[in-house]
Amino acid sequence: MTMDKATFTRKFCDRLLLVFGKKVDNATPLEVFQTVGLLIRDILKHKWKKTEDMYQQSKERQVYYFSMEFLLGRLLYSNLLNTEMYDVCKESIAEMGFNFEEILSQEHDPGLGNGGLGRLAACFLDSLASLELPGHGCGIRYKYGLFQQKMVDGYQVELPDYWLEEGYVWETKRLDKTVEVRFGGEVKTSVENGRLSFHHHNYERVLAIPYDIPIAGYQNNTVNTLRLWSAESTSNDFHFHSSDRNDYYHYLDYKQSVEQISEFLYPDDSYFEGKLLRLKQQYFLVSAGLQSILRHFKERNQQLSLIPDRICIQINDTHPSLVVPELMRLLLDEENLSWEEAWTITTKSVAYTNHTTMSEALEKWPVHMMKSLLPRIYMIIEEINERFCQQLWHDFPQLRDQISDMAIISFEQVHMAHLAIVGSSSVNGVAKLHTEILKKSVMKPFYTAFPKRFTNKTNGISHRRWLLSANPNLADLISNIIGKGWIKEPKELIGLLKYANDASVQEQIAKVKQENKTKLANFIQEHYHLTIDAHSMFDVHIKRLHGYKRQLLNTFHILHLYQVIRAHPHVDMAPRTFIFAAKAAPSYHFAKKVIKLINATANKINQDPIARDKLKVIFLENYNVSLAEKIIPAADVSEQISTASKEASGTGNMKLMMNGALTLGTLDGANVEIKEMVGPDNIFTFGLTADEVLAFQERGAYRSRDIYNGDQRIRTLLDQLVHPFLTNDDVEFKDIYYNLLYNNDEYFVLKDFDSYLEAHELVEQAYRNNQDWLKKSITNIAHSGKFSSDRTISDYASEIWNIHPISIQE
Ligand code: 26V
Repeated sequence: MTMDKATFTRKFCDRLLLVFGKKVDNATPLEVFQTVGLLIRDILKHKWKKTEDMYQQSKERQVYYFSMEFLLGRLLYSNLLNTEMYDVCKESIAEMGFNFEEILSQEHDPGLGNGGLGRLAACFLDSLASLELPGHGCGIRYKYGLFQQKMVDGYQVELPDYWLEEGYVWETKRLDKTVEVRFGGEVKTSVENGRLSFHHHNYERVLAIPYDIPIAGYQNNTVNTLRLWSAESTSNDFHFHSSDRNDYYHYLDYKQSVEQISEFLYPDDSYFEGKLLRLKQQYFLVSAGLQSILRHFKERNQQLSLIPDRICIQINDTHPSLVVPELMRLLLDEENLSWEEAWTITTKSVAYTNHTTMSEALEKWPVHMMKSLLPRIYMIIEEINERFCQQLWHDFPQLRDQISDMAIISFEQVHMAHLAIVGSSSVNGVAKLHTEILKKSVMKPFYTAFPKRFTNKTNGISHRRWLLSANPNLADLISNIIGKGWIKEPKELIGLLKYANDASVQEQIAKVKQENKTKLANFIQEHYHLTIDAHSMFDVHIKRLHGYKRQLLNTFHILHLYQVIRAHPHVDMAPRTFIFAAKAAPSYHFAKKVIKLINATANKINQDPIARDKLKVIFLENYNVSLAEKIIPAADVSEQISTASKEASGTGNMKLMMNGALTLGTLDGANVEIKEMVGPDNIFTFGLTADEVLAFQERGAYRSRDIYNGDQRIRTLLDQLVHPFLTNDDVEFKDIYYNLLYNNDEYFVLKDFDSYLEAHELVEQAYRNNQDWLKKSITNIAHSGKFSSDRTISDYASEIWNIHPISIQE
């Protein structure tokens, strides 16, 4: 159903009047945005209903992607493209006298995720719908998303992100789909008809209310659903008319404790802390999601044994791994199946993706916490553990001495990764190297026992969001050169390869890149009052701030260049602009110090006339999807410099490559596969390999102090940290100094420094050869099709989920 411009404009004016009581001449940009959103939502609604009906009738399997995070980004632009309303809307808006970009920017970017894991979930939803696959998201509607980051005197300050302030135009509250989730209480057992049964008493009742968001496919009729759950209280258990005056206060206490559950997103993506509220969130998501899926299933099917034929539950990291005992509970206690029947259904239906090997991020819940918050769930986990350990003992004699390492419960902790592996039929890593590390080290005994369960699914990104929408001029240029086929078949980007040496194509690519760089430079000028040279090389390091991502290594390189310029003011150097953006977890002291260091470095260098024509450094605040969309199209160099073995995959690396940036990276995560695709001439790699890092760690053979002692450049840099050089005091950065020298530099920053500098020199040389650089850039774009999430999702669909497209007829 497309619409012409006159109809759109008429509908727009009617709606504006109806909803806001306004005429076009006095509507605010926000009102215009919301009115357009409502009109597009109307268009989606019809397709949404059709899709639901078709799925309901179909016997095909459907996948439910359970994730604590969905980092969607703004939806208006992509919904306009998907519904083919972009041109009509843009022209109509302009004719009515509004600035289209300003209208788009009114949409609050929902920050319901920390970083890669949440954004991956959003790219997957996009690809599922665009490939006409029956797949839905299941998550939490946090009232507050990831904090907003402000810089005050170079320090990160966190502000709450109340993203729902103006309402969210894309969501629909579905009160009729409310379910109840139970916490705490006691479980009593009794024997009924010769069968042990379990009764849960004195629990706290929490209502889970779903809010559905339509996920539209690209120019097709599929509209899938992202269902986000919100926790609400019920007054049913309180008797306000009773003589006990405290009842009212008890009610208020209860209400507050319930509403806390979906209040905020935990702002950490790398360090596990056993916080009760987080466990509550996880069970809330899992229980609400599963109950709703089962209810829906039972509307069409009588036979529960058909569940695995119709339903697949993918869990995004271990955060939703309570699906295993919760599905067991529903099948055992509510549906009266036997343990064996329930276990077969559960394990056949659940699949688990691992996103990190870092031990400090692995979830281990204290037994006492699990037992008191989720008494029945804990009993089921105990039983799963018991049976699993028995199975190991009987079926895998070679693993007998490792049973305590593999147990789900050990040392008074519940190991969620073990629960997830044992309770599912598929375990996957997110890049080849990552999966190999899982198999060879982190999950080795599990791999020995269940080798077929393990597979790799290298991550991908939505090329529609990260190229078509974020970089429309490059997208148009590509379509002019190779046709539009790549939008539906991203592999067709490879057609660009034969133009890598074509001078005219190179020139056009360069022109688009330059326009994007100028646009970003203008943004920086406007918001930061910093003038950067739009013709300098844009070197971009954007991702969460973490020790292993090594923003510190990048900063050391910049400080080293500055050192060189100070020593040789006329040194011949390609002018460079270093761009950072990153949020640090609020309690991650070291990461926050690195932010301060970057800002102090920027301050020093940007103000020094000696470096004026050669170096600029800028830290852009509040990194989120919308900011990434501004930076990525303008990047020349993509910094992917994690300590090898630590970055499971990375997805920013793919976004930047797809936009023509060249990767400067370690052989870590998906960088390895990027190198395989583009070849060694079109990427700059350096540093220790994953095997070397793991060997150093195992043998304890690295001594950072030796490097400090042996390398004058490093001594100068580190000593500057503890002298009044970047700031007026000498203690500001002492923690970084101590971390490197006294804590032995956990992430091998000093070890890789020399090799990193060499790689940078090669980057500079290559950049100076403009034609060669453009050839490399085009080669990167051409090979980026492999990293589209369409490819990833097709792999999941055929190798894990066994789902097939369902074409929705108009
Ligand atoms: C962990 C935690 C731990 C405690 C509290 C909250 C919280 C929230 C999220 C996480 C997830 C950490 C794992 C993660 O984000 N991994 C990233 O996943 C990306 C997608 O697969 C991948 O590209 C990145 O390399 C990987 O670091």
